[in-house]
Amino acid sequence: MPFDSLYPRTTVTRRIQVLDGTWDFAFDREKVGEELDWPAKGLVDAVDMPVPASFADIFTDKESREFCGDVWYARRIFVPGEWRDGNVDIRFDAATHRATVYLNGTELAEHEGGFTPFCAHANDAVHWNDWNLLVVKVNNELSHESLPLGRVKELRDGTRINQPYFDFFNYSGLQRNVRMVYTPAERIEDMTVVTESVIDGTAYVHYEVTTNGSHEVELTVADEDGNVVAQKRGTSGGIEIEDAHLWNLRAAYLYTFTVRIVDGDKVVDEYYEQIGLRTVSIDGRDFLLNGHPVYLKGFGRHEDSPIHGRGFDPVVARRDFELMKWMGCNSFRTSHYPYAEEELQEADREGFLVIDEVAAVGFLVSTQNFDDATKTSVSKTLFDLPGIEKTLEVHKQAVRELIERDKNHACVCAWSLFNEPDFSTEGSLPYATEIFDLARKLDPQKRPRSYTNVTRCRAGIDKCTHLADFMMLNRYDGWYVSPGPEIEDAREILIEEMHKWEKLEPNKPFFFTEYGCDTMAGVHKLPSVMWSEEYQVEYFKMQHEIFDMFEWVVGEQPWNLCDFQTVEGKMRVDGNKKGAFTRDRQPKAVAFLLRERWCNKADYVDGFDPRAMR
Ligand code: CKU
Repeated sequence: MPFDSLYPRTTVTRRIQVLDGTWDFAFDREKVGEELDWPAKGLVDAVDMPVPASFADIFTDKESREFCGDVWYARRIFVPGEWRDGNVDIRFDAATHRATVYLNGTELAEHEGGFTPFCAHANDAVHWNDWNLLVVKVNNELSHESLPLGRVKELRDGTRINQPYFDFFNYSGLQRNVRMVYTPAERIEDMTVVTESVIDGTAYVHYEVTTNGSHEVELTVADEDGNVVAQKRGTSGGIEIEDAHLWNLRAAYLYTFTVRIVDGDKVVDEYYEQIGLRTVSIDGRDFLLNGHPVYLKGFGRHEDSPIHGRGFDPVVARRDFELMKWMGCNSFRTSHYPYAEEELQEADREGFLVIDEVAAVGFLVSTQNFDDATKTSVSKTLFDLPGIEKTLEVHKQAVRELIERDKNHACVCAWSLFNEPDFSTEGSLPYATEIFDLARKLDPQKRPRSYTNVTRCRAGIDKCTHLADFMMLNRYDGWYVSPGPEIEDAREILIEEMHKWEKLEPNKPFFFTEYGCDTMAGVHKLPSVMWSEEYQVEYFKMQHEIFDMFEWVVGEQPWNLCDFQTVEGKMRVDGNKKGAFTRDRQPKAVAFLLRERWCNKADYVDGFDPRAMR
């Protein structure tokens, strides 16, 4: 639904009421919510719950933290009477992993997928100029039909727990902002902007606007000083911006594209977006931004912090950007799910390139998949299992919602359509082909597409590399493979593999999108041992020496910016410790190594320096 994807904004015609704050919350352990009519009557034995937040780390008992099933949220909202003439939508930026929304007992919407927004259209159930009961049922169960994938295990006493096939805690709930949005009856439903080319300083831009009415549409483009640089009438067309300020790496420039539905002098509806003019493309071994080859420096990250869990926290998000800037980063990957829209807006402003990942993680039937990922492949993969066509439908919808939401962001330079799928059997090919084709069809900017290749599908084993426009490698040689005293073997293993890739994919740029080793901050050892800060530094030096041997490696994004929470396990000490920073965002020794390397490594391979031109 295009309108659901439009980021909510207040304009001359639009209004927003923020619904963040304290909601009623209840676990539905006995599954009685519907029977007891919680949608109409409100929750029984509710406790307070902040929104946005993950619920798991708020409580002090394990049952609550590990809860698997339905949780309910409720609050009263006042809907102004003057909004009666237009649309009232309740916009959830994310409800993890699926939700049903009720207003005054009437079901308004259902949504699958925990990391993309949706709207519940409220008009038919509203009590105007009065208080209304808003109730949301959120379910967090994992299955082969959920993204990310996993399963539910029943313990002997009947308790059900989630078993993720992925290495991050299954945080859930209303983890992002919730807003009530008023829009006029006739409204802008979608807008799309594509920079088609830049020739001699002039940007050739195509725009398209969808409305639900028939009145005229006009577009105004203003530069950062508010000067109008282009104006156009019509729901679609081309515009030319002379002497365009292009959006460059770490040198962003954002124009404001304002769209209006007009009826004579009257503005029927108004919406705007901040647009960076730029092109992304691939030419042979180069990944190009505005025609210049870039070198990506950055991280695989997580939306994760103490107590908030995956709850969107603008303070943590800001800190993460400051850490990345301090390190000389120019990019990140939204491992392993679409991040909050505010993160992409900041990347637009900061001039960071983002590899935007759909929540397609866990395509390996394993609850220790970070370990099993390195083991030799089996004859049947998840893609060969019956029922996979249902996963495919969910996956397609997730790709649709991701691209609809993020298509206009200058920062989004590529789509990551899977994280570490087991593509070792031919059975994966039809599935992967459908996903790749769909992304190409839906993306108006036709951005490069890829997936992260897993160790078990090393060069020659993976059956789908030809689908990717560029390659992303996740490698742990020196950690999961040949670790500690065997690190020199690890070096050889990786170099040998790189020589194979050189022949197999001679015409694609490569990024390392994961490499890293678990490190306990404060553990020091001479000589180094695994888990010490010294070992992490040695491992990174070894990796970088290898990257520097191959000039077609044009990006490095270690795993991970910060330590983060995972399920409990024999290989996890209160979470994954591969961060360059601790979970509370303080540096380990390796952060200084990376800062030294990246601050001395240019953003552009050809020496182009847009910052010097300012
Ligand atoms: C990371 C299959 C494992 C790949 N990769 C995924 C990421 O989510 C994990 O956290 C490995 C790790 O640290 O093991």
